[in-house]
Amino acid sequence: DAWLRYAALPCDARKAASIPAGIVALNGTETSPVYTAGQELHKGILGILHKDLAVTSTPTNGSSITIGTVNAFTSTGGALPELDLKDDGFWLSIKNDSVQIVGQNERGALYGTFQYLSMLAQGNFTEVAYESNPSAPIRWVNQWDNMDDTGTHGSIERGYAGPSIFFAEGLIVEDLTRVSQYARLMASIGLNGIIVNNVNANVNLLNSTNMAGLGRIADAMRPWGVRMGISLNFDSPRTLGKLTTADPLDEGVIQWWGDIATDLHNHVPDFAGVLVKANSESQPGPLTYNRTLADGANLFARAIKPHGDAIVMFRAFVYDNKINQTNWKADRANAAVDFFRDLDGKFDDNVVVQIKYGPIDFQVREPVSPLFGHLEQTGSVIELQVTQEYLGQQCHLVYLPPLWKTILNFDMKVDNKPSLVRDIVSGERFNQKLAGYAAVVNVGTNTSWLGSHLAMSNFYAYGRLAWEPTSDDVSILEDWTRLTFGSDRTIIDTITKMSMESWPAHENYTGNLGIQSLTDITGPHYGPKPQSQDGNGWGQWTRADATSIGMDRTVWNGTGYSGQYPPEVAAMYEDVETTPDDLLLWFHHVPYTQKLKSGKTVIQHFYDAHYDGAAVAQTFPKQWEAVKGLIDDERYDEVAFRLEYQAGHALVWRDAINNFYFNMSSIKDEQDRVGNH
Ligand code: GCW
Repeated sequence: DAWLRYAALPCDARKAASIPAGIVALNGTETSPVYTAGQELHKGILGILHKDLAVTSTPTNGSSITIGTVNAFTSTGGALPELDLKDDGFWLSIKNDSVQIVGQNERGALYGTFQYLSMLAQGNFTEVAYESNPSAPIRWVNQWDNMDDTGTHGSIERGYAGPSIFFAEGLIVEDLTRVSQYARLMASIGLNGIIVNNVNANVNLLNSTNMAGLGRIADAMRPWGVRMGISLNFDSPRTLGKLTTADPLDEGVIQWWGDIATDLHNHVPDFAGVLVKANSESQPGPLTYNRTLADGANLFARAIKPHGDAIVMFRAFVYDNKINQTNWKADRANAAVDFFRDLDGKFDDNVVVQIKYGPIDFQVREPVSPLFGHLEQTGSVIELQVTQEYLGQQCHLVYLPPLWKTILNFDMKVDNKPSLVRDIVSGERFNQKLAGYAAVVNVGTNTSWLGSHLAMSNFYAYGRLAWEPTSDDVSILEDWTRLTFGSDRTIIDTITKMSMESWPAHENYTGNLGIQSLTDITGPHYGPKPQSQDGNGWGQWTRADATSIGMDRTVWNGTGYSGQYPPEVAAMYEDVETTPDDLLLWFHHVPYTQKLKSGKTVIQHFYDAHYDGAAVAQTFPKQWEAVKGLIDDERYDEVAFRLEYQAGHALVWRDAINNFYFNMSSIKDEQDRVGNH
């Protein structure tokens, strides 16, 4: 149940609570989100307040909680104020004897219901009346689930919580209970779409058995207002369809995808769309046929166009993973803008470009992807990771909203006008209808969903921020904590303090000053391995040698990357003096003895930061002890185990990185902690 436990409030709070006497859900059909909302409200109130309210579908004169769409309210004579609701938005009015939950559509009514339940579960009985709209229309989850033709369970690429809840043995699983529970969690935080299979897509998802299976998945998620889409493999016409080509302009290929789209639509009438990873990391794509990426995206856009409002999410994660480090100007970070800049305006109107938040790959610190400043005629979707691929894989506590907010609040200053990333991905800045958010979540069959209880705050916060990116990261965390562990002040303070310390600490003991996550980048992306960064084709380089470190990404002497930003931002990053310390080595190649704004040298900062970060992680197990006895032993012990592990692993990180750079630079630590021990 994650944060939807509906644990009973303390006895006196329950007794004092006054809520209406019944529930009216203004929709009769059992698969509709409004019907779901009625059932959920019944369940929640039973759990939280021990009150068993009847649910009906027709308005009564008595005191009630009424849920429905604007249309349903007005057609049954309900009085509403003047509302300005967007798709999925809701109006929530709470008074002692009457609660109105009004959605612009059915989904909105369900979201309003979850909001009301969240208040009740936190013991909040305030009278309110307000409307709430999502910041952006696209608020999706991506799962990187494999179908695994031979194994018994679908594995998950970069998933750390067991096998897939969707796939096993190359098929869609029979029992989709867990899938519908997942949709419930998504709905409770305002998420409205999901891509169920890995972007490194298996063509067999499109065979006839699996098409029917996709229909079942969509049926399981629909009552929760979650629409389903899939990742496509560009080569499917060849590998599955036995055509001789997958050329996006070939008539046979166009026809083949058209038939697939019709078939999909027949099984999933409200199909959400397709996600495409093309010409990236050995995946096939249009460039193979000398066609543009836009030709590739439009192929799918046209195939799905006749069937409703499905969209194409075309990933900007296109780069060459065999680049040559001996070339000082080679730079993977340049790839997205190089590939996509000239394609703006060439995509059909049902295509959006899905862009990872930084130009490389979900690192502990990256500048914002400059591509967000280049797509004025194409909707942008920001891709985040809830799954902690580079950030400790859920074995480390890292609360991510502070990182996400740093990105979302960044001002790109396009055309010298305020251009916050959050306003670009809401569609507002460039006036786009389609824009928004996607996060790789990768839940698995583990009963905690992500393998770690505390990691779930990231999933919860992702939905909350996609709905309202200006929300405060601490209050989101406090809501989540109250819903997950209860309202005791010690619990809230403990989890808040550890969580808010966790990203800075992780950055300190893994990779600082913008050098990236110094992990094993050619292997599992786990644990320290600074020596793996350089000397390979992946382009996540540090260019560290005996005297200096960092990527020179300046225009005047480096890879030219800083010039991909709008002029004001470009000027800031071009100059070593105005580049913030936390991105210094991202943009500049400097001696280890270079002085930072803090007055420390780069190398001394490395040593100190690794000691500081590891020292913070050392405090986590002790901090957690404060909640012993205040929460159930099972979750207490599971969290304690992971925090203890993190504390130890932070030491491993500290020493591995510090010794590596000590050996490389031969510069002594001023405090004499590093080397010779
Ligand atoms: O960073 C890489 C990940 C791959 C992933 C890829 C992508 C799904 O390590 O596992 O593949 O990014 O985002 O496509």
